[in-house]
Amino acid sequence: MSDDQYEDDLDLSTLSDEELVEQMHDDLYDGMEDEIGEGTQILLDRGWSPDKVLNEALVGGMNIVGVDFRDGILFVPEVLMAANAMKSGMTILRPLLAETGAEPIGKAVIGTVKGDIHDIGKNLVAMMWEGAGFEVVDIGINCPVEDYLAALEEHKPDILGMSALLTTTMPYMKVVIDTLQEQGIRDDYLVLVGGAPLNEEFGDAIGADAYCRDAAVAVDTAKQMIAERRARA
Ligand code: B1M
Repeated sequence: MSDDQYEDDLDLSTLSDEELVEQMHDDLYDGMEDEIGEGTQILLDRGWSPDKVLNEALVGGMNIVGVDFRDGILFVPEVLMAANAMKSGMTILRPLLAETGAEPIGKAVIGTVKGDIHDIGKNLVAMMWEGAGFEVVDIGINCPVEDYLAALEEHKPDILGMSALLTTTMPYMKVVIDTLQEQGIRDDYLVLVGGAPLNEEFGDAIGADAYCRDAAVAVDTAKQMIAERRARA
């Protein structure tokens, strides 16, 4: 029997909880949207709490994807497929999590800066953050400082994420950070920046809290900085 046939024939409902979670990690890795939705529903039907399904089946699987992406074993298309598969589980869990009041591990606003319409990397970061248990508000592309300020005011996130892919648009990140400074709200947020033409030196120079090389680093950095901030508080 071919692997494809095996996958087609595999009845997820016959697996034990442990086997099913392991299978879901594999299915996430392979970007199998329908199977992730089905597995999520099966675990819920078996009485798993939404946050247990989120953490053990989905976030656990995305952690494996994140590590292999960081290590150059998986590439962008595979990660986007995994992130999409994760979304099919999240679609089922999101309303339930809201109902049970399970706390996200943090909240982030993210957008691509004014003048820049590249959004693939930003979307990947948003999805990976979501996969790691953050609540993410994506304000889109070509965002002027006013849009960032309005989103910060409305959503009161822990993190502000900015993306830029052009050498001509990356300086706009400083405009946003300087405006936060002028308004006396800079230290209310962790400001994380990323995008292909940036580097750590640039992040330091504009006064960001951290430059994130890729989506996996963005997840690790966000988790670590939030934990440190909460420990200090
Ligand atoms: Co454009 N483009 N593009 N482009 N484009 C680049 C960036 C370019 C390097 C291509 C080149 O010339 N070699 C070049 C920039 C040169 C420069 O400034 N140094 C360029 C140019 C010049 C342009 C136009 C000006 C072309 C023109 O019209 N003459 C134009 C500008 C439009 C505008 O924005 N105003 C333009 C347009 C486009 C398309 C619309 C055709 C398309 C974008 C489609 C879209 O995004 N929906 C496009 C694309 C696809 C690219 C390339 C080929 C690929 C970018 C990409 O998606 N990479 C790019 C060349 C390249 O990078 N190889 C190029 C995959 C993505 C997953 O990686 O975005 O780096 P990346 O994101 C990574 C990390 O950087 C990081 O994590 C992500 C995941 O690991 N990261 C963050 C990103 N944002 C983060 C935010 C964070 C944290 C981490 O916040 C906390």
